[in-house]
Amino acid sequence: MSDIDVTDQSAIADLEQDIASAIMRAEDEAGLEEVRIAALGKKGSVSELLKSLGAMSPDERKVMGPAINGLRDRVQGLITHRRAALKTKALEARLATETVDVTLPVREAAAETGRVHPIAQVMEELTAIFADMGFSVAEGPDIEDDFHNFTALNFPPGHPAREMHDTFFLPPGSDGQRKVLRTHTSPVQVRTMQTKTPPIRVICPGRTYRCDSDQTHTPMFHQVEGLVIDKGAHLGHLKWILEEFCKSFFEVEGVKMRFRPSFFPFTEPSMEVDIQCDRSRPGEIRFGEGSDWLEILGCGMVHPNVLRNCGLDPDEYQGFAWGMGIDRIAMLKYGMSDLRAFFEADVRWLSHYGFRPLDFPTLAGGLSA
Ligand code: 2NL
Repeated sequence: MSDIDVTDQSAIADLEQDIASAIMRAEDEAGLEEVRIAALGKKGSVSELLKSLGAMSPDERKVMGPAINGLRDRVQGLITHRRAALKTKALEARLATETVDVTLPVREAAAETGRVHPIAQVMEELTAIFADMGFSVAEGPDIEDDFHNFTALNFPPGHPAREMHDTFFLPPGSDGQRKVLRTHTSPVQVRTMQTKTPPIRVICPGRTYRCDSDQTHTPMFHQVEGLVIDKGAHLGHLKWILEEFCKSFFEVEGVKMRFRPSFFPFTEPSMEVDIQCDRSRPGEIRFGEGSDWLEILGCGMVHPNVLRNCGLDPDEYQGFAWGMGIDRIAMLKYGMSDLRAFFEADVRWLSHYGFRPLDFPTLAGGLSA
């Protein structure tokens, strides 16, 4: 710019000529942008001229002001025009080269390629079976307080399950209380007893946490528990419910069950339940036949202390409860051998073991059709 005499109108005309030809030479929008910056950018040739107006005498400015402003407006107009032309040119080039092959097969819809995780599938199956028997589903928080996870369930102070070994504790809150990641889904049943009036028939499926990790344990796992509270609920009802469940879930006509005495703080009496199976073929388990036994759940009559802790009068109400591991029964039903693969989020594993999303499990249509 220094060689332009700002009071010389012909110098301005020359500059306009230069810029106009640079605009016309720009072959794409990026090139045009460079020209724009060189002319109208902060340090551009036209901008410098505009700045020089400030140092002029009023007489000079009267002539040069309109000349330079006019230059800026014309340059801006040329650029806008050229940009539109370049855009059209680029679009025409794309249309000329890009083609759509309408004979290609359509891509599969997400609902066709996506898969439902076996745990989610088994939860749906369980829910369908128990819903058919009149149970509703209850859910609760994964982070629990000591009362709902332990105290209400008749865990004596100093019970080993409360200790660091099994339970994930959160840092103490402002009240000094340490919350826990629930170690079972029983706190959901506690909350149900606290808020609902019997008769109660609920199942509580969900995530549970224990500080344990090996071939058969993951720190996060899944449980489903069931609870029935009524004036006359007894072990005969429990046995029928569990037998119907096993037949439906494992899709067999009949299955022998074995109830062995056991201990849980929250039930009395307590039992562990085995189901009949055949493990004589390597790598395969068949339920409802053979002479082998497999433990699948724990159960019992709800302890009177638990009823009392949840606000129910044990002289008026009684009930039974059970609990089982979802991951384990999913492995048994669908033949997965390694529990850890469940939570590694490997799409190859999921596409092999997963379920088609629109195949809802129903009792009429076949649970795992
Ligand atoms: C097991 C055993 C069980 C329960 C869970 C329960 C819940 C309430 C009251 C009484 Cl609120 N009982 N739940 C009862 C017996 C056994 O689970 O081995 N689970 C994997």
